[in-house]
Amino acid sequence: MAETERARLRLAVVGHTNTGKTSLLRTLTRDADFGVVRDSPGTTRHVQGARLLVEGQPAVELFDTPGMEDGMALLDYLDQLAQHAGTRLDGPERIRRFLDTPESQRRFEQEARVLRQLLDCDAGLYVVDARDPVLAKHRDELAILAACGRPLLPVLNFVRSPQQRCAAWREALARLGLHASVEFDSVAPALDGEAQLYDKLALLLDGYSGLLRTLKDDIATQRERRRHDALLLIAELLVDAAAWHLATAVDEESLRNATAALRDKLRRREGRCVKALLKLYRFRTADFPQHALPLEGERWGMDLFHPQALKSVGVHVGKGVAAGAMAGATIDAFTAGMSLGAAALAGAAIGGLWQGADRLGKRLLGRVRGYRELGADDAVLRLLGLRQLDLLAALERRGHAAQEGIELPRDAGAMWLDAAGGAAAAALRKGRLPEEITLARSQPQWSTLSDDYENTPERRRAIAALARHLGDVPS
Ligand SMILES: Nc1nc2c(ncn2[C@@H]2O[C@H](COP(=O)(O)OP(=O)(O)OP(=O)(O)O)[C@@H](O)[C@H]2O)c(=O)[nH]1
Ligand SMILES: [Mg+2]
Repeated sequence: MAETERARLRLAVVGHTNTGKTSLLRTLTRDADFGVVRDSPGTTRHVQGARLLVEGQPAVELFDTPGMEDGMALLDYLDQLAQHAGTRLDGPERIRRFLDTPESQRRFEQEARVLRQLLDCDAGLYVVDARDPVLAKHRDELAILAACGRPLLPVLNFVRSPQQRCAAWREALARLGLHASVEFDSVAPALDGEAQLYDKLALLLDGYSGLLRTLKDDIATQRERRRHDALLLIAELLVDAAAWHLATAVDEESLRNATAALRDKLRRREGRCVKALLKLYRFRTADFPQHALPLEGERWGMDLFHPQALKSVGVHVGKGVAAGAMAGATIDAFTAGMSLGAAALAGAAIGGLWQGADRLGKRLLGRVRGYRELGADDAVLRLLGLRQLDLLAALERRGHAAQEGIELPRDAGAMWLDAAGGAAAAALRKGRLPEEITLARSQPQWSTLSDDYENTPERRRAIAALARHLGDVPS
């Protein structure tokens, strides 16, 4: 379909002013930059469209419209027009007649824009602030919108507010002949919120039910794909962090310097993962203010090595200065992950028989000469994994209309475990680390942070297995 062609299904998003029409569009299109959202009436002044694509083709076009402000006066005016017409007019004829009057360019300019758009669409989504009491102005505005002769689906917004009056709204809507409605909170939509909305719409628009089903399936596929890609990003972070090592002498000052370098590197690496996850879910860095990028030193809340953060994975950092300065790093028992063959090789290297500049040989020679390898300790790896899973849970539940920053729980992993659960995630918190992480510890070349990084098939396999593991949620 060419860019200029009309999408197959056109929907006007209409309703009283300040009810969240622009917000609904942001969430349905996953575009946080769509239009202007503000907590004041009369924010949107013009009609603006956005397309939903299915397989790269425009399938549905949604139009944001200005809010209706003076439905009561307009209904009076329409009644006057009808009296003067001399003949009985049906709803759409009355509306068209109104649109030809000069008043539609003056006093009722905003309302005229809404009605013109609704007449030009296949149906309307009538957005309701479910916290509002049902008033005469709402009934009048609905009577005018209904006169356009287009199916209307009421969308009850702000349903998570304790002040919501969904029951009163449903009753009032039924009295006006609107028996189907859907609850949809654009700031924190239910995971199946879009599916419910398109299902209800399909009931009203029989001719489009196939298209709406395809759209719904496409949204579900995209969601699966995003989660899969997100888990791969998290698994890669963990492999990178577990595999990376730093050679250091073992005196206190060297260890302290090496720990500082390790922390810096891991913080940056975590930052990259955060950025990639936000991008994958089409959120901005500013949506996650807890995580300042670029990192500005040790900020409470998101610093990976803060004693409070480590405490949430069961690590109690000692009081001493040295303990604080070195928490999070560990001298690796490198040989533990070594195979028999490698151990034989090591023997050769130590004996001076090994001439090659083999990576393994060099590392072992370093050990013999009093150098050790510093790596991230288990607690840091657990924290990294749990926090990224928490972030993923938050992103999956966030609407693109949300204005407040994402906040992660101090109790690392709590959000993910609550939302998705899963044995591997629970084990990350307390239990044996997944074997892919243990394996990565003995494979420094698997880390993108190391100079001799190599993206081997084994590395890719370990990342894919770890991602599967992490996403293995109970059904
Ligand atoms: N908590 C919460 N706030 C919402 C929700 N939807 C909208 N808001 C807030 O409500 C206010 C109005 O939202 P808009 O999307 O600008 O409303 P609108 O209907 O487009 O307003 P006009 O263009 O002025 O008619 C903003 O402060 C939004 O952040 C929701 O589902 N939950
Ligand atoms: Mg608006």
